[in-house]
Amino acid sequence: MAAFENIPAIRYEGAASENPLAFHFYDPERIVLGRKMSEHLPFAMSWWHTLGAAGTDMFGRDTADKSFGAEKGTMAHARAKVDAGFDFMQKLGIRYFCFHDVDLVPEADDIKETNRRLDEISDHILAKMNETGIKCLWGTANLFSNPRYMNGAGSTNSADVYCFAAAQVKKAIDLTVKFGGKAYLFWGGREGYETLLNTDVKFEQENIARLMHMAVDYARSLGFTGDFFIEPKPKEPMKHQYDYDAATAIGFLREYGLDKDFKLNIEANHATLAGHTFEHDLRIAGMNGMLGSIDANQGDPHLGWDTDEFPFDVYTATYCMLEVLRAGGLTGGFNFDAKCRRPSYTMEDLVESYILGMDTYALGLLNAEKIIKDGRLDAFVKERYASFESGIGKKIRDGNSTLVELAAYADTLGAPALPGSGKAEHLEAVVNQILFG
Ligand code: XUL
Ligand code: CO
Repeated sequence: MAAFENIPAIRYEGAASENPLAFHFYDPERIVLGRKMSEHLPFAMSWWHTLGAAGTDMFGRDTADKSFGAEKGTMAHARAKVDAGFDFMQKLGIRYFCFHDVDLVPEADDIKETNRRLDEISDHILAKMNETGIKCLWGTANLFSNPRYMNGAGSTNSADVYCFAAAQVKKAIDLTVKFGGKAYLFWGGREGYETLLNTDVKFEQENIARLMHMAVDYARSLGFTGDFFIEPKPKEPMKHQYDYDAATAIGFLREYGLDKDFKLNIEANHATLAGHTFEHDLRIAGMNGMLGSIDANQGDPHLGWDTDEFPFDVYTATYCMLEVLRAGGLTGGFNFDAKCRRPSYTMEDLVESYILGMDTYALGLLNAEKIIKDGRLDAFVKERYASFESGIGKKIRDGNSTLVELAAYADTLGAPALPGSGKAEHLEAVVNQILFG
């Protein structure tokens, strides 16, 4: 029996419906701020978590059955995953998927054989894409699981491993182009280090940049016009990862002349691992014109690692959607880089998890719309900086002031008045009033 045979097509039934296999807030056709909800929220399925991850953790083996009726490690299994994945996306109305090369086929020892398998499976995937209209959001190469990448890929100390990584990137770009993918992504998996005692940080970063430049040149030579993404993450698996957060990644991209081709893919749980809120990293990316895409998940504040849970926190989704709307939307989409918790091992759990995530983002969008329409938060921020609208403040703002002039002005002030109250609590109360009033 096909894995999702008992799952009906998931439809919007509204908040009052008690049917767990229905959307309660995600109503794809509903118009929000002039666009359909489905246009604001291009959701994507992550191939690795959805069709691969089966609950193995550091202390125990799989709890979920992701064999999809075939023997794992075979091409029959790879094909069964494709069929299950497209069935799953169709039932949920998900229009995009994201993949790593080795999510699609079992990796062989010889890359020529792996690539042959990838050619075979990608023909099958392409046929399914044409049949269903489902598209590829982004592709990437897994440059972190195989032991050869113990010291990273672009950051490795081995030139042979570096070449192997280049070969994987080349093939993953070929696949992304074959699928008409919107973007090609680099998550810096193990691009980082454990100790300075054995590491030349500058050389490693230069080599990562060289790999990225070669990837851009190659993809552009194929006619690929999409974005490249960096997905920042501060640590795990490495102690120090080079793409620590949005600000660090942007600095890196500018330093090495990659900022015209790259944007950022911000993952909620990575931002929180960096000690930021999700919305902080979204703001930094957005205000620099580099908010490309989102890996939609959430961490657990009581656990210090990347738990990749399905997003449930409506406040965070609300602040996220405010940032996305302020940035003018995403060039990418919302990829559920998320997995069910280990004891939620049924296929129904998987479907309900996606419903939870999609409903959470729908609520976030609706709340963000309410906050924007209400206008009080925007008005408060504008007023907070009003002293820069006229007089000496305006001169500063226009870049027409000197330090000598400002010091002379300060001499006339005596003790300057305190800045106005930040009113954080008042604003939090306003948010609650808008959301629940
Ligand atoms: C790992 C992670 C990856 C990337 C793609 O933390 O987020 O799954 O999204 O390599
Ligand atoms: Co991710």
